[in-house]
Amino acid sequence: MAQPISTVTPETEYAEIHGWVHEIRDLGGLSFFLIRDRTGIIQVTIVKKKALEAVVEAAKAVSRESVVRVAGTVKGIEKAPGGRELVPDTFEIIALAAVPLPLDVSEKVPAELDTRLDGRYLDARRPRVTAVFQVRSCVLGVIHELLYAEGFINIQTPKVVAAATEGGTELFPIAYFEKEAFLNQSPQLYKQMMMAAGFEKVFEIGPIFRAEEHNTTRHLNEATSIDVEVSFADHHDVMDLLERIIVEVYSRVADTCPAALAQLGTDLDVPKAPFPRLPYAEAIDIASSRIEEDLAYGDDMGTAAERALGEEMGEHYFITDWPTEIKPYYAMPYEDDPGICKAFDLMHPRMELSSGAQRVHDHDLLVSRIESKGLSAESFEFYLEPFRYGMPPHAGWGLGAERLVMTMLDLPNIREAVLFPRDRHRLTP
Ligand code: AMO
Repeated sequence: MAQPISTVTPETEYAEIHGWVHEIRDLGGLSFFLIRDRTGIIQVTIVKKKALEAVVEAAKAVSRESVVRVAGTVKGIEKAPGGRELVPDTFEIIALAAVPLPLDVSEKVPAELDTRLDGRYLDARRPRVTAVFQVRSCVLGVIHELLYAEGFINIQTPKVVAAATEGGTELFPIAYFEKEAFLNQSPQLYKQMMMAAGFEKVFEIGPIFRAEEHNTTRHLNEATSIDVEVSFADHHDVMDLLERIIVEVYSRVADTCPAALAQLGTDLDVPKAPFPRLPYAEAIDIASSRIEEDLAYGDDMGTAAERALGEEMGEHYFITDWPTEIKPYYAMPYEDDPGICKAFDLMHPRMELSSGAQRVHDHDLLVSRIESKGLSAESFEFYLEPFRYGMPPHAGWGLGAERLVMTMLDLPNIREAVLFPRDRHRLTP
């Protein structure tokens, strides 16, 4: 049975491995191969005079990135990766790779992100890229575990919908028989409806679709959102939950993915709770004193403002108490000061990670909030009806999975955190 390469040690006597040919160095009488699987790399050394003829022939014919099966004796040798090498009595080519390769997997020849994404299957063979997706997998696994442990129900809501969730601008229309339909921007309306259904604590980790026109390093047209909704909770309760999750995810990734983090050269700094909670009015004051652009109370935070605030804060923080005017209709206005609402954003110094709020749970108030945004309450009837038959108070948030991974690993571009990103110019692979 073949064994994972990382489990072959200098003490192993005999090993059989499967993997890809990472590098070939032919010195005439002596040739070295680096063979890679997802766990590591091992050197295979062939002394032509001493090796079996079949081994020498296969080694001569093989190209980089071919899939091979190699078996032989293991010797401790200091200079080789992992302090050992394999001297083969079997060297079998399982799948010969064509030459030239579209991309250099060994990273000796750097490639542009676009070229890498075009050949993602090859790019993802790079240990550093594999490591990003190991961390992403760990992040999502930990979040599942934490939410299950807190009694959440994992739900799946439709991605083909009839109405806009967040207002009408960022929707992708789709052909759906004779009806008008869209790809869903957010599970917002559905997770709220499950509060009316009495589920009390739900989460969903799934795709959201945003027809963002601009091409930035932190926007995707298809992203993964980690959404939660909790009944009998207010904005403070769900900010506490979000903060707990962020801290726990960092610390569990640090504990469970040391090899992937080492591969990426990342030393995870686990954020410290509680995160500062900065009212919007103060955030605007700080940002406007630090940037050249005009920024006034009531403006949305632009990229420059977020960056300036991030430099000032230097750690994860919340922006709270937003003007009701600039947050979605479902955010609950303060009863004693309805010009501001119980909405919040969770910020990383580089960008926004999450938005959430305590929601409006009163039917008539919700209708008036929808209409005040210039939207038609009629098109939200399926959403509004549950508010007439016993809707508990509730709160929740949506957290961008790619932004979480990107900021955690300090990746320069959000596309690095998605296997097959969708942006304005990219629909394949
Ligand atoms: P919002 O629109 O702020 O809120 O989205 C929540 C989080 O999702 C991520 N995100 C994106 N990531 C990459 N590319 C995009 N185009 C993109 N759009 C959003 C961000 C963002 O902070 N319904 C509310 C959530 C709620 O109140 O529960 C919502 O969707 O990290």
